[in-house]
Parts: sequence; C-alpha cells; structure tokens
Amino acid sequence: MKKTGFIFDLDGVVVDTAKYHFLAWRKLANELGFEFTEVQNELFKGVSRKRCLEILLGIGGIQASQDQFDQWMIEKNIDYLNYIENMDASEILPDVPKILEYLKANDYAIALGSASKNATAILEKINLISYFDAIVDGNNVTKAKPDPEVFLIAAKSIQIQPENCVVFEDSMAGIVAANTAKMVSIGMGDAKILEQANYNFNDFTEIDIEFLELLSKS
Ligand code: B16
Ligand code: MG
Repeated sequence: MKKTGFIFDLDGVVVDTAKYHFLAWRKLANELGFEFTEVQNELFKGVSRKRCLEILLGIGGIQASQDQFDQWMIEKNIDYLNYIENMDASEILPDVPKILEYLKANDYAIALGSASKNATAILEKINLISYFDAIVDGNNVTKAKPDPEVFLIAAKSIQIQPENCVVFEDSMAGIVAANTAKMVSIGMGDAKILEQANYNFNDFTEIDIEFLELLSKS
C-alpha cells in the first residue's frame, strides 16, 4: 500500500444525494408551515441530521420537545430513504468510478468520510462499496464536521498519517474539518463557497492522473 490515502465525502462528492436531502427537509418544513430554499440547504451540506433539524427549526422559529424533535428526525429520514429507494449507479457523479479505479489499481488506500448514517446502504445501492478500504460515517463519530473526527478516524482505519491524506469534500464544514486534521483539502463544487480548500474543482472530470500523482507522497 502506498503512503498517501484518499478520503472521499459521500453526499455531493460520490453521489448527488443533496437534492434528496433537500426534498425531505423541504417537505418537513412545509408540513410545519414554512418555506425552505435551496440556498438555505447549502448550510445543511456535510452537517449531521440532528444539527440540520436544529437549524431548520431555527429558520421556522419552532420550539420542540425532545420527543417531537426525535420524531421529526425519524420522519425526515423515512422520507429521505423513500427518495433514494430507487437510486442506482446512474446517479454516481461524473468520473468518480474512473478515479476510484485508478487509485485502487495503483495501490492507494481509499476511505469514505461521511456525516451520513445511510452511507453504507448508499454505497451498496450504487455498487461502489468494494473500492473502499474503510467506511467511516455518521454512525462512527461523536463530533460532527467541522470537527475533524470523521477524517482522523478514517486516516487511522487505513493506517495513513493525517498529513498524508487527501480529502475530497463539497461542504464548507467538511473543508474546515479536513484543514483542521492537517490533510490536503480538495473542494468539489462552487469555489466561492469552498474558498478555504487547498484546491478547487467543479467535479472529477477536471481532475487528471498527473494531479493525483502530484498529491501523492509515494
Ligand atoms: P443522514 P456527507 C451528509 O453527508 C450530508 O451532506 C448532509 O446534508 C446530511 O445531513 C448528513 O450527511 C447526514 O445524513 O441523514 O443520511 O445521516 O456529505 O458528509 O457525505
Ligand atoms: Mg458532502
């Protein structure tokens, strides 16, 4: 195994699930009697389900008991799972399989570092699970992004030093987490939103093999 590890966020990097999270949150907001926009949804990217609901209720000015809060968390996830039920490999973002294939064939360690508690189910649906040497997700962490915990556990799982890890992320919280972990952060998406990233790309079609090798320490 080479000395450089590549850590992928899931939602918005490997697969475009952000739209389904948005639909499920908007449905809940509408049921509670207020609007929720795609611009507001930007704040939800990379953020844990619990924190998303706290922000949503803040937007709607709604107070909730613990029981009610837990119930809405469950409802949102049921709706989200319904939206992604028929998701398949066609929803993988462009050139992701090509990059994973290259890294795997060249003996690089690959990990997933996602806030989602549904990560394993999604990787199975889109048939990419076999590429990952470690999967670290919302079920394995106590502190959500922007805390670096998810990426530090991922680095440990693939036995690569954090400073030798490269993180692909689409969220502000995730870029901050990667930077705090002293990893190389690659912002995937809007460079203005992800301005704190070490490098920025719109998607993997803009990333070539030379760039991956440039990042590699071995
Ligand atoms: P779940 P990532 C994150 O995944 C999403 O970006 C974020 O919008 C979502 O709230 C979070 O997962 C939790 O997801 O409700 O499935 O546990 O981008 O870190 O892969
Ligand atoms: Mg993401």
